[in-house]
Amino acid sequence: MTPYAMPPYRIKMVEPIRLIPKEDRVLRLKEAGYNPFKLRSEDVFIDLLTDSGTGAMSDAQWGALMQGDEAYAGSRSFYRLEAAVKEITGYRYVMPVHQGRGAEQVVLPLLVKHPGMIFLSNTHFDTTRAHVEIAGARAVDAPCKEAFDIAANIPFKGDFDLGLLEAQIRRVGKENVAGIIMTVTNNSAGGQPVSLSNLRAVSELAKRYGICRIIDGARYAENAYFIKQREPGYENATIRQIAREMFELADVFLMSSKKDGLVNIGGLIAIKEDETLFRMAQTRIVPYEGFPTYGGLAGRDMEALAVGLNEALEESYLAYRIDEVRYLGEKLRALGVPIQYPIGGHAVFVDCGSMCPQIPFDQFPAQAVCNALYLEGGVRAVEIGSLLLGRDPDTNENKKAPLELLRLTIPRRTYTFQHWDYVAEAFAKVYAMRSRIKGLRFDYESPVLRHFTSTFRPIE
Ligand code: P61
Repeated sequence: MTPYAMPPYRIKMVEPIRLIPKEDRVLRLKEAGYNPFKLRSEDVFIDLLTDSGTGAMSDAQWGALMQGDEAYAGSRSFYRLEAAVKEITGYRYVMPVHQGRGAEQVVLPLLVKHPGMIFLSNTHFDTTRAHVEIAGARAVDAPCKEAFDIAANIPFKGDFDLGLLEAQIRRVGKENVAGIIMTVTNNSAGGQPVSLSNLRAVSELAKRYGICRIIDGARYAENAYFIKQREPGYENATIRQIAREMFELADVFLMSSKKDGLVNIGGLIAIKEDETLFRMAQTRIVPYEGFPTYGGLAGRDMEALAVGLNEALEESYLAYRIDEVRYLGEKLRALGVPIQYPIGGHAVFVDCGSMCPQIPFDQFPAQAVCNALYLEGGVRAVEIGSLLLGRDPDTNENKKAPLELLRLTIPRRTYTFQHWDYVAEAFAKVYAMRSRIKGLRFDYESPVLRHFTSTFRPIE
């Protein structure tokens, strides 16, 4: 028997992909300014840029699309989605938004009451950090000590450092903490899960200080699956029960539904019981996202999301999903490639800082390895390191990320194990030439979320 779970589905529809010749890849990458975000997807063979909106929908979701009610106000599809979210979270108020950052732009500024406030998180993802800063606050991370030690083999590397969290609250004073954001799973630390016991401790601490508790739950179902696998006492709980327990520990749920909603576009705001916050969010949603019963989505998008949210909680789906990521990770590990370990929920993260010590952090080693991987095999990965982290908003200096990670992100229900064999072979070739990979410098540096649109030149 294979040590990996079987896919609990078969393929009904396919989308052709092709590998363009090596000399074309050299040209396309140069035209893209050595930034894989600027490649055309038809020039990419296996696209591991992100798991966001890139998964395959099920036949049930495609069927649901046809039932979309496109009414501007009071859409039937909204009420279906609302019922699904209420059932999963137990929260009273639900608002759709166009994607995760839509939820962030609506809710986060409402929590910033005066200048000088901070948000605390196990790790803010980059769009979250950007919206915190746009709202005039600062984002402070309090991840556990092992989060960025790739060799530390502990089950919940996404946890908060509780001592550090409380120290930060005391340092600035509780009246200056706008909220505590629990990112599950912790994307920037390698898709690492957060334990229920840690979430509970964070929640109690926040309650004690009267601070708003927010779940950034783009991958909450994957987090719940890890809890079932790894946290004593939850072996026999269902994924739904675990998810419900997670939601009980927060006041607000923000979600990019392009991940564990199994849809190509969509996001959610859910509020447990704070009617005032709900009213204020509703007021902001109208100018930024749309009328509150569609929030930037089509009726059909809401139908697909209502179905996808439930499919993502199925244990057989999650078992295969997590094993697929593990399969690729174990292959790279067997080659000696330094990866974040244990392997996370949505991606394999390679430590390019230790792989290419000849490249300084501000010449972006992980971006350089991404480029080498594209040239080698037409595989598109993404940098999660100092390029993504950007500049300090106060000093304008390049910030140094704790790790220079390259992320091989696995879209849901999309590729096969043969594709992973191919990716591992391509990576092996890049790994063999790692000492010859050169750093990058900016040709153009974009002022906000710079990794998306900046262009580079390799340093000779
Ligand atoms: C990703 F290169 N993540 O991981 P939106 N919270 C969390 C996320 O992971 C997240 C959002 C909020 C992406 C997409 C992405 O620079 C990048 O629906 C934990 O993307 O607005 C998104 O959700 C925001 C990729 C985002 C990037 C920003 O690939």
